[in-house]
Amino acid sequence: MTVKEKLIGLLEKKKGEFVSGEEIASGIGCTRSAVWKAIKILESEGYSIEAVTNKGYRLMDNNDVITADGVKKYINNNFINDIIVYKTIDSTNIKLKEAAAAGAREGTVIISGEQTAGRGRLGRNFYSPSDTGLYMSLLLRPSISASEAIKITTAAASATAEVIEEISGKKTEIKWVNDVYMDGKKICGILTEAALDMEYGVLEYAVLGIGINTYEPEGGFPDTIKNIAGAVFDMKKSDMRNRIAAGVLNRFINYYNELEQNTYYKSYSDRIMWIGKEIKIISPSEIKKAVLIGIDKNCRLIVRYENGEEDIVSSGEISIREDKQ
Ligand code: BT5
Repeated sequence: MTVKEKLIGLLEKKKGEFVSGEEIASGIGCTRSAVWKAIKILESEGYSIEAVTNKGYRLMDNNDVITADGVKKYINNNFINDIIVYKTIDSTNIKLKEAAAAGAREGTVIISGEQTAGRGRLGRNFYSPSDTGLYMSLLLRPSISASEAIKITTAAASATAEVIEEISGKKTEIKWVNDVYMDGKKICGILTEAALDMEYGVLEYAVLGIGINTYEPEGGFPDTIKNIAGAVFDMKKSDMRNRIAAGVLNRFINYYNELEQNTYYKSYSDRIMWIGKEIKIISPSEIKKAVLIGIDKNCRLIVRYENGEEDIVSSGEISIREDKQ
Protein backbone atom coordinates (compact mmCIF):
# COMPACT_ATOMS: atom_id res chain seq x y z
CA MET A 1 0.00 0.00 0.00
CA THR A 2 1.24 3.49 -0.82
CA VAL A 3 1.41 6.32 1.74
CA LYS A 4 -1.59 7.88 0.00
CA GLU A 5 -3.68 4.70 0.32
CA LYS A 6 -2.77 4.25 3.98
CA LEU A 7 -3.54 7.93 4.62
CA ILE A 8 -7.02 7.84 3.08
CA GLY A 9 -7.75 4.62 5.01
CA LEU A 10 -6.80 6.32 8.29
CA LEU A 11 -8.68 9.56 7.55
CA GLU A 12 -11.75 7.59 6.53
CA LYS A 13 -11.67 5.64 9.80
CA LYS A 14 -11.64 8.98 11.67
CA LYS A 15 -13.95 10.80 9.27
CA GLY A 16 -15.05 14.20 10.58
CA GLU A 17 -12.33 14.29 13.30
CA PHE A 18 -9.02 16.14 13.18
CA VAL A 19 -5.92 13.93 13.13
CA SER A 20 -2.54 15.58 13.72
CA GLY A 21 0.25 15.26 11.17
CA GLU A 22 2.36 13.60 13.84
CA GLU A 23 -0.30 11.00 14.63
CA ILE A 24 -0.74 10.22 10.94
CA ALA A 25 3.01 9.96 10.36
CA SER A 26 3.49 7.52 13.24
CA GLY A 27 0.27 5.64 12.39
CA ILE A 28 1.33 4.89 8.85
CA GLY A 29 5.10 4.87 9.38
CA CYS A 30 6.32 7.82 7.29
CA THR A 31 7.63 11.37 7.71
CA ARG A 32 5.38 14.40 8.23
CA SER A 33 6.51 15.78 4.89
CA ALA A 34 5.44 12.53 3.19
CA VAL A 35 2.04 13.00 4.87
CA TRP A 36 1.81 16.55 3.52
CA LYS A 37 2.68 15.36 -0.01
CA ALA A 38 0.08 12.59 0.17
CA ILE A 39 -2.55 15.12 1.35
CA LYS A 40 -1.79 17.25 -1.72
CA ILE A 41 -2.21 14.20 -4.01
CA LEU A 42 -5.56 13.33 -2.41
CA GLU A 43 -6.75 16.93 -2.84
CA SER A 44 -5.73 16.86 -6.51
CA GLU A 45 -7.84 13.70 -6.90
CA GLY A 46 -10.88 15.57 -5.59
CA TYR A 47 -10.93 14.78 -1.84
CA SER A 48 -11.81 17.73 0.36
CA ILE A 49 -9.59 17.77 3.42
CA GLU A 50 -9.56 20.56 5.96
CA ALA A 51 -6.12 21.49 7.35
CA VAL A 52 -5.95 23.57 10.57
CA THR A 53 -2.72 24.61 12.33
CA ASN A 54 -2.21 22.81 15.64
CA LYS A 55 -5.15 20.49 14.97
CA GLY A 56 -4.14 18.59 11.83
CA TYR A 57 -6.20 17.22 8.99
CA ARG A 58 -9.87 16.33 8.73
CA LEU A 59 -11.62 14.45 5.94
CA MET A 60 -14.86 16.25 5.16
CA ASP A 61 -18.16 14.32 5.17
CA ASN A 62 -19.16 15.05 1.60
CA ASN A 63 -16.30 13.32 -0.24
CA ASP A 64 -17.50 11.40 -3.23
CA VAL A 65 -14.36 10.41 -5.09
CA ILE A 66 -14.44 7.40 -7.41
CA THR A 67 -11.54 5.00 -6.86
CA ALA A 68 -10.93 1.40 -7.95
CA ASP A 69 -10.64 0.25 -4.31
CA GLY A 70 -13.70 2.28 -3.39
CA VAL A 71 -15.78 0.43 -5.98
CA LYS A 72 -14.16 -2.98 -5.30
CA LYS A 73 -15.09 -2.89 -1.63
CA TYR A 74 -18.78 -3.17 -2.60
CA ILE A 75 -18.38 -5.77 -5.39
CA ASN A 76 -19.90 -9.13 -4.40
CA ASN A 77 -18.86 -11.42 -7.28
CA ASN A 78 -15.78 -12.74 -9.09
CA PHE A 79 -17.00 -11.66 -12.51
CA ILE A 80 -15.69 -8.12 -12.14
CA ASN A 81 -11.90 -8.21 -12.19
CA ASP A 82 -9.88 -5.20 -13.36
CA ILE A 83 -11.35 -1.81 -12.45
CA ILE A 84 -9.52 1.13 -13.98
CA VAL A 85 -10.52 4.64 -12.90
CA TYR A 86 -9.65 7.83 -14.77
CA LYS A 87 -10.22 11.39 -13.65
CA THR A 88 -10.95 12.40 -17.22
CA ILE A 89 -11.02 10.54 -20.52
CA ASP A 90 -12.57 10.98 -24.00
CA SER A 91 -15.07 8.11 -23.59
CA THR A 92 -15.01 5.02 -21.37
CA ASN A 93 -16.63 3.06 -24.23
CA ILE A 94 -13.91 4.09 -26.70
CA LYS A 95 -11.15 3.21 -24.22
CA LEU A 96 -12.68 -0.15 -23.34
CA LYS A 97 -13.25 -1.07 -27.00
CA GLU A 98 -9.53 -0.50 -27.60
CA ALA A 99 -8.74 -2.70 -24.60
CA ALA A 100 -11.21 -5.36 -25.83
CA ALA A 101 -9.62 -5.44 -29.28
CA ALA A 102 -6.24 -5.86 -27.57
CA GLY A 103 -7.55 -8.90 -25.66
CA ALA A 104 -8.75 -7.50 -22.29
CA ARG A 105 -10.66 -9.97 -20.10
CA GLU A 106 -14.43 -10.15 -19.71
CA GLY A 107 -15.27 -8.31 -16.51
CA THR A 108 -12.85 -5.42 -17.10
CA VAL A 109 -14.38 -2.10 -16.05
CA ILE A 110 -13.35 1.43 -16.99
CA ILE A 111 -14.80 4.34 -15.02
CA SER A 112 -14.20 8.06 -15.42
CA GLY A 113 -15.19 11.13 -13.42
CA GLU A 114 -15.48 13.11 -16.67
CA GLN A 115 -15.75 12.40 -20.41
CA THR A 116 -14.70 14.92 -23.04
CA ALA A 117 -16.38 12.96 -25.86
CA GLY A 118 -19.13 10.94 -24.12
CA ARG A 119 -21.11 9.00 -26.70
CA GLY A 120 -24.83 8.45 -27.04
CA ARG A 121 -26.62 6.29 -29.62
CA LEU A 122 -26.49 7.02 -33.36
CA GLY A 123 -23.58 9.45 -33.06
CA ARG A 124 -25.27 11.63 -30.43
CA ASN A 125 -23.34 13.10 -27.49
CA PHE A 126 -23.68 12.27 -23.83
CA TYR A 127 -22.83 15.31 -21.70
CA SER A 128 -20.37 14.09 -19.06
CA PRO A 129 -19.09 16.95 -16.87
CA SER A 130 -16.48 16.40 -14.15
CA ASP A 131 -17.20 15.25 -10.60
CA THR A 132 -20.99 15.18 -10.79
CA GLY A 133 -21.60 12.05 -12.86
CA LEU A 134 -20.59 8.42 -13.09
CA TYR A 135 -19.45 7.19 -16.49
CA MET A 136 -18.56 3.53 -16.69
CA SER A 137 -18.12 0.72 -19.20
CA LEU A 138 -18.04 -3.02 -18.65
CA LEU A 139 -16.48 -5.53 -21.06
CA LEU A 140 -18.55 -8.62 -21.86
CA ARG A 141 -17.74 -11.57 -24.09
CA PRO A 142 -21.19 -13.17 -24.30
CA SER A 143 -22.05 -16.20 -26.37
CA ILE A 144 -25.23 -14.69 -27.79
CA SER A 145 -26.32 -13.69 -31.28
CA ALA A 146 -26.24 -10.08 -32.41
CA SER A 147 -30.04 -9.90 -32.32
CA GLU A 148 -30.04 -10.75 -28.61
CA ALA A 149 -27.48 -8.04 -27.77
CA ILE A 150 -30.32 -5.62 -26.99
CA LYS A 151 -30.91 -7.64 -23.81
CA ILE A 152 -27.58 -6.38 -22.45
CA THR A 153 -28.88 -2.81 -22.66
CA THR A 154 -32.31 -3.58 -21.28
CA ALA A 155 -30.97 -5.71 -18.40
CA ALA A 156 -28.57 -2.87 -17.56
CA ALA A 157 -31.45 -0.37 -17.57
CA SER A 158 -33.33 -2.57 -15.08
CA ALA A 159 -30.26 -3.01 -12.87
CA THR A 160 -29.52 0.72 -12.86
CA ALA A 161 -33.13 1.70 -12.17
CA GLU A 162 -33.40 -0.74 -9.25
CA VAL A 163 -30.13 0.33 -7.62
CA ILE A 164 -30.90 4.03 -7.97
CA GLU A 165 -34.34 3.46 -6.42
CA GLU A 166 -32.85 1.53 -3.50
CA ILE A 167 -30.16 4.10 -2.79
CA SER A 168 -32.21 7.27 -3.37
CA GLY A 169 -35.60 6.04 -2.17
CA LYS A 170 -37.19 7.65 -5.25
CA LYS A 171 -39.10 5.99 -8.09
CA THR A 172 -37.59 5.63 -11.54
CA GLU A 173 -39.04 4.88 -14.97
CA ILE A 174 -37.48 3.47 -18.12
CA LYS A 175 -37.98 5.15 -21.46
CA TRP A 176 -37.70 2.43 -24.08
CA VAL A 177 -35.14 1.38 -24.86
CA ASN A 178 -32.15 2.67 -22.94
CA ASP A 179 -32.94 5.67 -20.74
CA VAL A 180 -33.68 5.82 -17.01
CA TYR A 181 -35.86 8.69 -15.82
CA MET A 182 -36.64 10.19 -12.41
CA ASP A 183 -39.25 12.91 -11.85
CA GLY A 184 -39.76 13.19 -15.61
CA LYS A 185 -36.06 13.83 -16.36
CA LYS A 186 -33.41 11.57 -17.88
CA ILE A 187 -30.85 10.67 -15.22
CA CYS A 188 -29.10 7.83 -17.04
CA GLY A 189 -28.30 6.77 -20.59
CA ILE A 190 -26.98 3.40 -21.71
CA LEU A 191 -25.03 2.55 -24.85
CA THR A 192 -23.94 -0.99 -25.73
CA GLU A 193 -21.44 -1.25 -28.55
CA ALA A 194 -20.55 -4.65 -29.94
CA ALA A 195 -18.07 -6.24 -32.31
CA LEU A 196 -19.41 -9.08 -34.41
CA ASP A 197 -17.61 -12.29 -35.24
CA MET A 198 -18.66 -12.42 -38.91
CA GLU A 199 -17.81 -16.08 -39.36
CA TYR A 200 -20.05 -17.38 -36.57
CA GLY A 201 -22.60 -14.54 -36.38
CA VAL A 202 -22.03 -14.17 -32.64
CA LEU A 203 -20.64 -11.30 -30.63
CA GLU A 204 -16.89 -11.13 -30.23
CA TYR A 205 -17.36 -8.68 -27.41
CA ALA A 206 -19.82 -6.10 -26.13
CA VAL A 207 -18.97 -2.92 -24.27
CA LEU A 208 -21.79 -1.85 -21.99
CA GLY A 209 -21.60 1.88 -21.21
CA ILE A 210 -23.68 3.49 -18.48
CA GLY A 211 -23.76 7.21 -17.72
CA ILE A 212 -25.53 8.43 -14.57
CA ASN A 213 -26.09 12.10 -13.65
CA THR A 214 -25.49 11.64 -9.92
CA TYR A 215 -25.64 15.36 -9.09
CA GLU A 216 -26.65 18.46 -11.01
CA PRO A 217 -23.51 19.93 -12.69
CA GLU A 218 -22.25 23.23 -11.30
CA GLY A 219 -24.20 25.95 -13.11
CA GLY A 220 -26.82 23.43 -14.25
CA PHE A 221 -27.13 21.39 -17.44
CA PRO A 222 -26.42 23.16 -20.75
CA ASP A 223 -29.37 24.86 -22.48
CA THR A 224 -29.58 22.14 -25.15
CA ILE A 225 -30.52 19.46 -22.59
CA LYS A 226 -31.75 21.38 -19.54
CA ASN A 227 -35.38 20.43 -20.22
CA ILE A 228 -34.50 16.74 -20.63
CA ALA A 229 -31.69 16.03 -18.15
CA GLY A 230 -31.97 15.59 -14.40
CA ALA A 231 -29.84 14.33 -11.52
CA VAL A 232 -30.39 11.65 -8.87
CA PHE A 233 -29.42 13.80 -5.86
CA ASP A 234 -29.53 17.52 -4.98
CA MET A 235 -26.49 17.36 -2.72
CA LYS A 236 -23.18 15.52 -2.65
CA LYS A 237 -23.23 12.34 -0.59
CA SER A 238 -20.27 10.52 0.88
CA ASP A 239 -18.91 7.61 -1.20
CA MET A 240 -22.04 7.65 -3.35
CA ARG A 241 -20.63 7.08 -6.83
CA ASN A 242 -18.52 4.09 -5.68
CA ARG A 243 -21.68 2.58 -4.15
CA ILE A 244 -23.79 3.18 -7.23
CA ALA A 245 -21.10 1.84 -9.59
CA ALA A 246 -20.66 -1.38 -7.61
CA GLY A 247 -24.39 -1.76 -6.98
CA VAL A 248 -25.20 -1.49 -10.68
CA LEU A 249 -22.39 -3.87 -11.66
CA ASN A 250 -23.47 -6.45 -9.04
CA ARG A 251 -27.12 -6.31 -10.04
CA PHE A 252 -26.33 -6.37 -13.75
CA ILE A 253 -24.09 -9.44 -13.42
CA ASN A 254 -26.95 -11.34 -11.78
CA TYR A 255 -29.20 -10.55 -14.73
CA TYR A 256 -26.42 -11.17 -17.26
CA ASN A 257 -25.83 -14.68 -15.90
CA GLU A 258 -29.54 -15.39 -16.52
CA LEU A 259 -29.93 -13.50 -19.79
CA GLU A 260 -31.40 -16.51 -21.56
CA GLN A 261 -34.14 -16.81 -18.91
CA ASN A 262 -34.97 -13.06 -19.14
CA THR A 263 -35.10 -12.73 -15.36
CA TYR A 264 -34.83 -8.95 -15.65
CA TYR A 265 -37.97 -8.75 -17.84
CA LYS A 266 -40.52 -7.98 -15.11
CA SER A 267 -38.35 -5.26 -13.61
CA TYR A 268 -37.91 -3.74 -17.08
CA SER A 269 -41.50 -3.90 -18.26
CA ASP A 270 -42.92 -2.70 -14.91
CA ARG A 271 -40.93 0.53 -15.23
CA ILE A 272 -41.68 1.31 -18.88
CA MET A 273 -43.04 4.84 -19.39
CA TRP A 274 -46.25 5.70 -21.24
CA ILE A 275 -47.93 2.28 -21.22
CA GLY A 276 -51.57 2.84 -22.27
CA LYS A 277 -50.71 6.31 -23.60
CA GLU A 278 -50.53 7.77 -27.09
CA ILE A 279 -46.99 7.90 -28.44
CA LYS A 280 -45.19 8.92 -31.62
CA ILE A 281 -42.94 6.28 -33.15
CA ILE A 282 -40.14 8.11 -34.87
CA SER A 283 -38.06 6.40 -37.55
CA PRO A 284 -35.76 8.07 -40.11
CA SER A 285 -38.47 7.82 -42.79
CA GLU A 286 -41.73 8.58 -40.90
CA ILE A 287 -43.53 9.40 -37.66
CA LYS A 288 -46.47 7.16 -36.73
CA LYS A 289 -48.99 7.62 -33.93
CA ALA A 290 -49.91 4.64 -31.78
CA VAL A 291 -50.95 3.56 -28.31
CA LEU A 292 -48.18 1.83 -26.34
CA ILE A 293 -49.56 -1.51 -25.15
CA GLY A 294 -46.46 -3.03 -23.59
CA ILE A 295 -43.12 -4.74 -24.05
CA ASP A 296 -42.63 -8.31 -25.26
CA LYS A 297 -40.04 -10.78 -23.89
CA ASN A 298 -37.51 -9.58 -26.46
CA CYS A 299 -37.98 -6.02 -25.23
CA ARG A 300 -39.75 -4.91 -28.40
CA LEU A 301 -42.66 -2.47 -28.22
CA ILE A 302 -46.19 -3.76 -28.65
CA VAL A 303 -48.26 -0.94 -30.14
CA ARG A 304 -51.69 -0.32 -31.63
CA TYR A 305 -51.96 2.14 -34.54
CA GLU A 306 -54.89 4.53 -35.08
CA ASN A 307 -56.47 2.06 -37.57
CA GLY A 308 -56.65 -0.57 -34.82
CA GLU A 309 -53.79 -2.73 -36.19
CA GLU A 310 -51.31 -4.09 -33.67
CA ASP A 311 -47.58 -4.19 -34.38
CA ILE A 312 -44.27 -5.11 -32.76
CA VAL A 313 -41.51 -2.52 -33.03
CA SER A 314 -37.78 -3.24 -32.54
CA SER A 315 -35.25 -0.62 -31.47
CA GLY A 316 -32.47 0.20 -33.96
CA GLU A 317 -33.12 3.63 -35.42
CA ILE A 318 -36.51 4.05 -33.80
CA SER A 319 -37.30 6.29 -30.85
CA ILE A 320 -40.55 7.18 -29.15
CA ARG A 321 -42.05 10.31 -27.68
CA GLU A 322 -45.28 10.93 -25.79
CA ASP A 323 -47.98 12.39 -28.02
CA LYS A 324 -49.53 14.97 -25.72
CA GLN A 325 -52.21 16.69 -27.83
C1 BT5 B 1 -27.62 7.63 -24.46
O1 BT5 B 1 -27.80 7.85 -25.81
O2 BT5 B 1 -28.26 8.16 -23.59
C2 BT5 B 1 -26.46 6.72 -24.14
C3 BT5 B 1 -25.49 7.37 -23.18
C4 BT5 B 1 -24.40 6.44 -22.76
C5 BT5 B 1 -23.37 7.18 -21.94
C6 BT5 B 1 -22.35 6.24 -21.38
S1 BT5 B 1 -21.30 7.05 -20.28
C7 BT5 B 1 -20.21 5.73 -20.26
C8 BT5 B 1 -20.12 5.23 -21.69
N1 BT5 B 1 -19.12 5.95 -22.44
C9 BT5 B 1 -19.65 6.67 -23.44
O3 BT5 B 1 -19.01 7.37 -24.24
N2 BT5 B 1 -20.99 6.49 -23.45
C10 BT5 B 1 -21.42 5.58 -22.41
P1 BT5 B 1 -29.11 8.46 -26.46
O4 BT5 B 1 -30.30 7.64 -26.06
O5 BT5 B 1 -28.76 8.56 -27.89
O6 BT5 B 1 -29.27 9.86 -25.81
C11 BT5 B 1 -28.47 10.94 -26.16
C12 BT5 B 1 -29.32 12.19 -25.96
O7 BT5 B 1 -29.56 12.37 -24.53
C13 BT5 B 1 -28.63 13.46 -26.41
O8 BT5 B 1 -28.90 13.73 -27.76
C14 BT5 B 1 -29.25 14.52 -25.48
O9 BT5 B 1 -30.53 14.90 -25.94
C15 BT5 B 1 -29.48 13.75 -24.19
N3 BT5 B 1 -28.36 13.89 -23.23
C16 BT5 B 1 -27.06 14.13 -23.49
N4 BT5 B 1 -26.36 14.13 -22.36
C17 BT5 B 1 -27.21 13.88 -21.35
C18 BT5 B 1 -27.07 13.77 -19.95
N5 BT5 B 1 -25.92 13.88 -19.31
N6 BT5 B 1 -28.19 13.51 -19.23
C19 BT5 B 1 -29.40 13.37 -19.82
N7 BT5 B 1 -29.59 13.48 -21.14
C20 BT5 B 1 -28.51 13.73 -21.90
